[in-house]
Amino acid sequence: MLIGKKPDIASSEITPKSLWLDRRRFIAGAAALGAGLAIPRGGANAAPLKAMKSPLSTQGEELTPFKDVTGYNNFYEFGPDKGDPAAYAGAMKTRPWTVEISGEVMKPMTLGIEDILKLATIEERIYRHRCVEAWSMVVPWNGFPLSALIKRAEPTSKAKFVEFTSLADRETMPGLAYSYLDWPYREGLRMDEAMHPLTILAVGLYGETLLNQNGAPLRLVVPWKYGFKGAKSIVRIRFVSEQPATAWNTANPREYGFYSNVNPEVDHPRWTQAKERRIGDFFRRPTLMFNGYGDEVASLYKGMDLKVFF
Ligand SMILES: Nc1nc2c(c(=O)[nH]1)N[C@H]1C(S)=C(S)[C@@H](COP(=O)(O)O)O[C@H]1N2
Ligand SMILES: [Mo]
Repeated sequence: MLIGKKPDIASSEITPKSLWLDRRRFIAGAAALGAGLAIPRGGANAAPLKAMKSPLSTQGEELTPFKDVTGYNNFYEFGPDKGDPAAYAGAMKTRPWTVEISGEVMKPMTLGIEDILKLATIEERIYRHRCVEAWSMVVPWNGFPLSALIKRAEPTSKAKFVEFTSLADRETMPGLAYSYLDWPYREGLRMDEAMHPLTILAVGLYGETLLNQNGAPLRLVVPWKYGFKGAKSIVRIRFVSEQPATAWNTANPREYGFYSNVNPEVDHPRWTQAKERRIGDFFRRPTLMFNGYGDEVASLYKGMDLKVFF
């Protein structure tokens, strides 16, 4: 029950800051209730989000339950286990939040998350979500095309790639003490991939703002690529002329390429990518080329040897 978990006497003067923040969230939740809105499923730290259904959604596949999408995660900043993000990411502070837009652009800027939410109409995009570890989900994301933000920044002709950088906060992210990745988490896309209409910045899922474990307040989603391309909790988007270094490729270039397109014909050195286990299923199913988005994206890679550019 919501109220039972909250301190009932708390003010900024007499309580530690963490309790005070909790209290503020509780007040926000109570205000939402007063306005006649439903209590978010995610609890007091999620808020309902309006989103228009998009024709670009994947059709006819069963959605992965909310509890799995928000309870079985990869977010190494909070630890290596699938339950670590849900257990520990609550400590991450997602307000205030700004994103630096820099590099090869006419209009470098720093945007607050509130301004980012106003950049474009928020859509619901149901996408297959395929992790490089050969499991998959179907997630109803809420977000908007990355292209909307890119157009606003007016990239120069030198901008050939986009680099995404995640938050790295030692105070709230216990995983940063370990060196399995070179922090901060970084990812990258070629400019045409970044501009593709399927590429979105997600701010919510299941009609609520993202929970921290899913990359609040803003994360990348590129549905034809392995999940690790989808950098979470982004603080910087930089336009560059050369292919940027990425966290996984730097950690292990033999196992994780820059492109990371879902490809059943190119195995990971330690396991097959021909099949995947949809979370909740018992049997594995065949993995689809480009995660099933080939009609939309195969042309981006025409003439490229995808065994070399994996
Ligand atoms: N900053 C950051 N982003 C990240 C990761 C991470 O460890 N840190 N993990 C990636 C991996 S491997 C996957 S599969 C997806 C998982 O997203 P989800 O937990 O919302 O399903 O996030 C990606 N984004
Ligand atoms: Mo992943």
